[in-house]
Amino acid sequence: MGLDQISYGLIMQEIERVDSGLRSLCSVQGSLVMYPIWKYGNEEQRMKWLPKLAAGKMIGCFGLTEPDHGSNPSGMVTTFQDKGDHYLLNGAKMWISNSPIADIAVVWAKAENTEGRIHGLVVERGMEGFTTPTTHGKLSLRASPTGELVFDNVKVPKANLLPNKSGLGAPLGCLDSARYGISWGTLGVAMECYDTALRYSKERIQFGKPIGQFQLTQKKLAEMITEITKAQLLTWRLGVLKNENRATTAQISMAKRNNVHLALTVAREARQILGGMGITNEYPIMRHMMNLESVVTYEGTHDIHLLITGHEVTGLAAFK
Ligand code: TGC
Ligand code: FAD
Repeated sequence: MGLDQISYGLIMQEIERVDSGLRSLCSVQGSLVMYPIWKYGNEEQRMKWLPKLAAGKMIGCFGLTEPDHGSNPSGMVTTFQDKGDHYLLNGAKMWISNSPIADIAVVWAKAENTEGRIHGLVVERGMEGFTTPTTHGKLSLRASPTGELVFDNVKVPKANLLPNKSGLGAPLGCLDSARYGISWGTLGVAMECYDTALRYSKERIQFGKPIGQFQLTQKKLAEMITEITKAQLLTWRLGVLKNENRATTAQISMAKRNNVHLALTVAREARQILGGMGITNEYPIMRHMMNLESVVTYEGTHDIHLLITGHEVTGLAAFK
């Protein structure tokens, strides 16, 4: 739509204020499916998939994580072989948002004939040997379906390989955009939890006074709004840098890590202000808190983002 990065961020903020699962849907569709097709695909691929994805007539998912390779995607074992007129894809992906409902999957796999270089392939529902079992029993992000992607000798047409970038940098480049969206989105969660607790503190009477009149409640609320304001400034500045194409991966990591942690802290404090009511689904706080346990893990865990920051400031990688 031609909007700038801060507008995009504000949209993510308001969507995640509703539910992180809804923002997940938008992050995956926009940053992780449409972005690689637009950036790494050719014109034919763009015309085939982007209009339907943009209109919401088609849902996509993004397959990077594998059962044995989460934080370390470069170890992936999903591979494809060149069979002349098609590629033969084998392997499995796990923890994939929207896999059970997706029409297409952008899948990252190693090419057997180019010494294991990673490429993106678009795999379409209905291709023989391609299944998407649902992951059951999630107590977090329940509004967002999660599943696997299983490839058993799937014949993928050569026209479905994204030709314009290969290597781990290709999927990681998509993550920059999605992690930026999470930075804004989790501010929406923090603001919703803070607002809920503030309203409740003025209405709930104990010891003859609104609980908001006690200094300990005010301490919680004052600290929440201070931290939210600091995070808004961090995120706004990142948006300015992104508009100027100057935001780095490490800066995005810092904001994702800081803001998810901030939202978790605010949610836990806000829940306490609601007392017993805080654990019910009459209020949104507990649902947000449970959702954030996924958000702090996906798109790079809290500790992986710390290591990305550590790498940036010392020049020394501590991942392995
Ligand atoms: P490393 O050697 O650091 O990098 C490999 C190559 O990639 C380049 N690169 C990037 N390029 C573009 N953008 C970035 N953000 C990049 N980060 C790195 C890098 O320059 C290098 O290029 P080249 O040309 O030299 O080969 O790679 P490493 O194997 O040491 O790994 C580094 C590490 C640990 C930071 C990385 O693997 C990582 O970020 N791990 C976390 C995994 C992760 O975030 N997975 C997310 C899965 S998708 C998901 O969770 C979606 S949830 C969606 C939802 O529901 O909202
Ligand atoms: P692991 O990598 O096994 O990590 C376990 C623990 O070990 C973590 O605390 C981690 O920080 C720590 N650890 C790992 N390596 C190190 C290290 N070097 N130093 C210190 N500590 C370390 N993936 C996709 O590809 N697409 C999706 O759409 C998607 N959606 C998801 C939706 C949900 C609800 C969830 C929960 C996950 C989703 N993921 C998706 C996967 C997500 O990106 C991974 O869960 C995440 O990258 C972590 O991988 P893992 O779960 O295998 O944990």
